[in-house]
Amino acid sequence: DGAAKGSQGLDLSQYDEEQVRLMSEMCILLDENDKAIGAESKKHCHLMENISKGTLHRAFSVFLFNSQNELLLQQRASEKITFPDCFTNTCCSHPLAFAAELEEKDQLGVKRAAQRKLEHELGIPPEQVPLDKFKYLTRIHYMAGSDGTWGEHEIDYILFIKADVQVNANPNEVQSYKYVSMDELKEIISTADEKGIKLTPWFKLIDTSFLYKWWAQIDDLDKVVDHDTIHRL
Ligand code: DMA
Ligand code: MN
Repeated sequence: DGAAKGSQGLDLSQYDEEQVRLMSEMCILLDENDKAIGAESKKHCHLMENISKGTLHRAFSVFLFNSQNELLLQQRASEKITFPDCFTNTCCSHPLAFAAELEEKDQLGVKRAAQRKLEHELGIPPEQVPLDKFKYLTRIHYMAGSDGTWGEHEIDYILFIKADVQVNANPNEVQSYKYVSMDELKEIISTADEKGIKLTPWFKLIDTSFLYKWWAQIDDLDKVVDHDTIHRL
């Protein structure tokens, strides 16, 4: 019966149909040094049962700034299976296991995935976020639970981009969005608990470790680029 089934046989019918469909995307499996070693479904990669055995996959986090140097935040849709309703950076997802998004030269694979998902989640036209405008800063390896069943265990490529864009959010992905200044973000984060605002764990980690330092250097990011280190947070 259901109780005897492992979570691999998890009943997904309680979740949003479109988000369940996306669970069959094929993510890129990694070793601890970010070497691609295979492919597994998004579902497999995000079940704590597999994460606890070491399953690790490739991801990206985009931080998009307008010409006023304000950061675009999004609030995840309630339909999201992992981290619903949480506020987070502009866009996160995974490069998928096909040739164009596996390409490692100039991190083209993750940049293509970022362009694809900025359009899918926020309706941003790809020509407004050309691949060569993405600035790859560094990689962060982290693990975080969502609700006991689901979680994240990723090597996350941090991509900054400065561009004034049109947004047309996909309500199945994003319930709200807003641009914030550095001071406004600090205020949101410091008052989140008392206001009952949920933040994603990776956004909190990046915020406390690197974000403000990088943001302060937004027009001269070469000084903060670190392509050699995989930061273990
Ligand atoms: C996963 O983001 C990637 C990171 C860096 C947490 P996500 O859950 O928003 O992915 P998707 O949009 O593909 O569901
Ligand atoms: Mn993931």
